[in-house]
Amino acid sequence: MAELTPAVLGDRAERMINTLGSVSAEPYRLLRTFLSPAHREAANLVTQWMQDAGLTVSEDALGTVRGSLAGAGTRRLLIGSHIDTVVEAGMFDGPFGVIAGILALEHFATAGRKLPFGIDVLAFGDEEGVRYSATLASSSACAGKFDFSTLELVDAEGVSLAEAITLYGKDPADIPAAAYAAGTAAAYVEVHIEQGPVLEYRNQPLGVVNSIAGQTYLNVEFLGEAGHAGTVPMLLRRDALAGAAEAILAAERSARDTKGEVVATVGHINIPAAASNVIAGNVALTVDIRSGSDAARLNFVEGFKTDVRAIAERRHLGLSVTTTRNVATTPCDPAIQDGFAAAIKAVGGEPLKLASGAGHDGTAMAKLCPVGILFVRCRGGISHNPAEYASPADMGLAVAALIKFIEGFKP
Ligand code: HGY
Ligand code: MN
Ligand code: MN
Repeated sequence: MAELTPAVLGDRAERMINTLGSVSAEPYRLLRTFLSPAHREAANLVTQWMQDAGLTVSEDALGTVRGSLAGAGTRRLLIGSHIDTVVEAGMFDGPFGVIAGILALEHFATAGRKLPFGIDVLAFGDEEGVRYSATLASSSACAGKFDFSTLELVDAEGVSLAEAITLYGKDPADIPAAAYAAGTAAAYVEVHIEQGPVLEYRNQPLGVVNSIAGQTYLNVEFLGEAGHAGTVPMLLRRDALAGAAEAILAAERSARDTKGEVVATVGHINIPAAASNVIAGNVALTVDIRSGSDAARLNFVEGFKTDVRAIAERRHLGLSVTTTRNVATTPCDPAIQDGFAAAIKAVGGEPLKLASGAGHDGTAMAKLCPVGILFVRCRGGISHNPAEYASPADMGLAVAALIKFIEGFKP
């Protein structure tokens, strides 16, 4: 077997990324949503890879594929990431973390080395939250914190999460069995592309995450009066879409005014009765608000709610604002950060520390055990975009650093 140098590891990772990246619900863009046929196909592929790497493979009621390497003692190191994607996704966000875990465990399995702890590599299927409004369902189940009320959530076709689990061949009654017993998980670590420009700007292939940004998701609905685009005088309109447009710009302007402390994004707008010759009577938009400071985020949310109330009042629009997600900033464990810093140095890098603006399964797993993330440089910081790319050289260094981290890990 070829020595697992970073170059060899990187080439293997690239081939696996491309293979998994071809598993999609649609022919011309990458889309893999939770408990979909594409998720099933991806889970089958990952299962095969884990078996080929010499791991014992299992799957829980939410479709998380778990590849286990036996070790001494009862404690386990968990390594994971997600195999679901956003719409028109890149191939690296999520999958590289699973592939890095498999390649690292293969190194120990083929060496026949019995570590003083077991290791599981976990392929989660619900990090992006594209199909259901809740997210991190699969990692929450592993952490023993699954929110059973989300079973009633329905997707765009009206299929509830409970039905989707059953259609996937699982039983919602088995969800509790997915949880790790208290005290079993020594730590959860993830290897993930940075999805931002810092490592590339600092010319570093790898970095250590110190915290995962907190998130607030709002659903903002404006209620106006549908009308004929040709006959209603401008001054008599109650145009919900014009109100929504003001709200979108208010979010952007207020976030810019925080000088980087808070970011706000309206990525989805829904106009149920959209037509080019109709004044929109009903418009709903999602607002994604994030910050490394919980106080700054919550303060921003209150200010934005004041802004949209003023817009609605001035335009005589009805308004409803509901919070669909509120997640505090997740600190990464200092000992894990030190472990990754030592591993980066061991592979010739400079251990840069940086915050993650992106969310990760680590936020859910932090309810179970200490968590940490190793970042990998990605070209132009581009992500959630088919142009997403990490080089084989950087991916190989990341796997080599993960192996070093495992060798130095104390459960
Ligand atoms: O939105 C996020 O940060 C993650 O990609 N789900
Ligand atoms: Mn993502
Ligand atoms: Mn991700």
